[in-house]
Amino acid sequence: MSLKLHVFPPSPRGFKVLVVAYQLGIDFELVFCDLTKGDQKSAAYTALNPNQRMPALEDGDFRLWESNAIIQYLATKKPESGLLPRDESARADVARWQFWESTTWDPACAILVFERAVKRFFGGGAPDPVEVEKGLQRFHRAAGVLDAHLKKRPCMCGEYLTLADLAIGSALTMAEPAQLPLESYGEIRRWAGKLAALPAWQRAREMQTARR
Ligand SMILES: N[C@@H](CCC(=O)N[C@@H](CS)C(=O)NCC(=O)O)C(=O)O
Repeated sequence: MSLKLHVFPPSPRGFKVLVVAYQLGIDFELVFCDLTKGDQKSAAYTALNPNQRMPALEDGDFRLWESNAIIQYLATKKPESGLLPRDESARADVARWQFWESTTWDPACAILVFERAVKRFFGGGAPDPVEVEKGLQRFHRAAGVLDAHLKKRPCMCGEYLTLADLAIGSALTMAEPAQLPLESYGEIRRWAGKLAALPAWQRAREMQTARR
């Protein structure tokens, strides 16, 4: 198979790529990039992604890294899916929220995910209270923006599911282990419930939890 996705399914960034591939119904070979064994630092993987970070994609001779770029590339293979709309302003809206995910939402969630879940997973010691406090502040700032946005529409970019929902929602797969404080964000919880009901989401969740 020419399309290969190098992922570590327990990671929300690996999950993001998997859920999009499943939602699109794309055929691909899953190459397990085992972060617990340092696969991302091997010479072969470094040639694929010099950042030594997962995920990465290979499609014949084409290679791509950065999860949001990967899911855009996957979505262009199935334009009829609507995950990446054809209309220019609608597509720019999806891109805007994908950039927001990379620059704001993912880094905010990542602090709590690292302190409360990754450290435990890799035997890295107790959460650092200073970092947890920083993570909580950033999380609440970003979650306030997300919750207010979702108050006015069923999905991130209007009526229909797009890459923006799947990209931003992926971090919520860590809500429990990272104890993301979602109690006061009813709109986020409503929207997360819709995502969790998608068959593609459940399939990627099975992969995520099987590898944990
Ligand atoms: N912005 C990148 C982030 C990729 C990233 O940080 N991946 C982490 C796992 S979630 C990784 O591979 N870490 C391995 C390491 O730091 O050695 C993306 O979205 O693809």
